[in-house]
Amino acid sequence: MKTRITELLGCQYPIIQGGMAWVAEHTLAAAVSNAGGVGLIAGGNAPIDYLRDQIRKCKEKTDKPFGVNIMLMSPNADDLAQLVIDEGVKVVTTGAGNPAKFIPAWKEAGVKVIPVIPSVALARRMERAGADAVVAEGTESGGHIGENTTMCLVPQVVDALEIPVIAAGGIADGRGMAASFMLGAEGVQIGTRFLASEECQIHPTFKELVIKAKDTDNIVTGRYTGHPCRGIKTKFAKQLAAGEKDGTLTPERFEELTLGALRRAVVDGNVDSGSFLCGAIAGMVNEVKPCADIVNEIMEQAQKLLGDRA
Ligand code: TUI
Repeated sequence: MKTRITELLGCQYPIIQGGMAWVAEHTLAAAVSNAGGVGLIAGGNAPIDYLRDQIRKCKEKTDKPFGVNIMLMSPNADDLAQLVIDEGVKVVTTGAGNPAKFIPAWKEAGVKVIPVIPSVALARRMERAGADAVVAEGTESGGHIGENTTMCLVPQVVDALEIPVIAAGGIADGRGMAASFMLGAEGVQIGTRFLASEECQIHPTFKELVIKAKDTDNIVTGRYTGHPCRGIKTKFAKQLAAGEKDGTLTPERFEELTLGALRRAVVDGNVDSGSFLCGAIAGMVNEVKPCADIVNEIMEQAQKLLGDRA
């Protein structure tokens, strides 16, 4: 399948893996890139040495293009932004903030820049700042989210911009991909489906929670902190939501309880105090498979549905 995204990124299929903090390390990224998509390593809050090591290991596992996600709320964002240039990474996506100040240096170095945005206003700013494409991420996504849905956000961003748009949020199969293309997207970013991949290194408990999740088993917490996050509706997440609602949990205490909670989920599989961030589509993800199978099945189904449009 050829779109402006496959041409921009030099990949076979316009499928980008989500840059999930703590989750998206080199094994997953290389597997998605080797499957014909574009894998991403998440910078998250990681120190520079960790990310450098991950980039180098990914290069050993794939000769296909892969990228790095820079989480802009990270205290290390400036160093990580320079690291991707120094390591010759080809693609950068950004999340949780406005990357405008980094874009000139990335462009100068030939890095393809794809900010993840939750609104038309930010999408417009990113196009003016020189972004090559944007990921329009609906509130169905896992992790830190905006308010608008994929169905409403994607066509509005497509109408507002000249650069290509990648849809994200609630996409886990070929139907979601085909629907995104009908809205005008030229690529999809997929996170949750890859949580349940063989190459994904998260704790088995996390995979089990994704596989077992029903449509109603996800919840958004932390709206009152300014950083709403979607994840699996565990007992811990329900306690946070209840405390937020009835006022017994101050925003400060909420921040304390959730500090390090993503690590506790991904690394320790701790259901009592971990935050199992994932998208609302988890209810449809029922089986662990190799990334290559996931990508091939999505592409086959999407191409069948899109017919001549693919
Ligand atoms: O970034 C994400 N998803 C994430 S980041 C993350 S780590 C984290 N954990 C707790 C709190 C905050 C971060 C887990 N999941 N997706 C992309 C995304 N970007 N969603 C929303 C945004 C966003 C929000 C505000 C992008 C730009 C923005 O701009 C504000 C501004 O500066 O104008």
